Amino acid sequence: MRSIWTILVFVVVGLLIGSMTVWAVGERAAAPLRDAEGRVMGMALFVQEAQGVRISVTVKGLSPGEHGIHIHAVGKCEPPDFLSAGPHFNPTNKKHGLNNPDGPHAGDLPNLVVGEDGSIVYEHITNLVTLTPGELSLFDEDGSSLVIHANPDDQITDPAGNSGARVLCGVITPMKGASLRIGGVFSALLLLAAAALVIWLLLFR
Ligand SMILES: [Cu+2]
Ligand SMILES: [Zn+2]
Repeated sequence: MRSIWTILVFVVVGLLIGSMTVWAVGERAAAPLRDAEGRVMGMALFVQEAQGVRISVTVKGLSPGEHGIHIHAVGKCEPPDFLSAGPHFNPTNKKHGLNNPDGPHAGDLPNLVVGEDGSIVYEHITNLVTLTPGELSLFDEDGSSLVIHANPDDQITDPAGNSGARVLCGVITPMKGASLRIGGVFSALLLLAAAALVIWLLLFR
C-alpha cells in the first residue's frame, strides 16, 4: 500500500515540475515579415520577459542603412501598401518618436540598421507593450503587426517619423500561447492535488 503512494507522489511531482518548466517559458509570439508580393523576407520574434518584451528581427533583401520599424495598431497586412496595419500602436495616446517630449507611441522602436552586405542584427527590449493581457497588450481586439519602412525614422515627427513607404509587414501571432496558458492552469491544479495528497498522507495514515 505504501509503495503505491510513493509512486503516486513521484508521478505528481514529476508532472508538476514538467508543467512548470513549460509555464516558465512565458508568452511568445512571431511575425513572418512579407513584402508587397507576399513573399516571406524575414521573421520577428517576441518574448515576454521580466523587463519587457524582447523583439528580435532577422530579415533579408532590405537596402543598406537605417529603416523605421514599428508595431502598428492593427493585425492586418494587406499588400502592396500595408495601410491595413493602421497607425502606430498607441494605447496611451502619445505623440510619435522616441525623442519626442510628448512621446513615444507604445509601438515606437529604434531604427533597424542594415549593413553594407545586407546583414542585420536587431534586438530590442521594450517595456511599452506586453504579450500578457492588459492595457498595453499587443493582443487587443484587432491584434497588432510589425512594419518595416523604406526610410529611417527621425524619432520626432508625428505621426510616423517620415519613415516613408511600408515595405515589410507581419501580423504578430501568439506562439504556443494556448498550451502555455493551459500549462499554467495545469501546474496550479497539480500543485493543489499534490498539497491535498501530502495533507492526506500526514493526517490520515
Ligand atoms: Cu511603421
Ligand atoms: Zn510612432
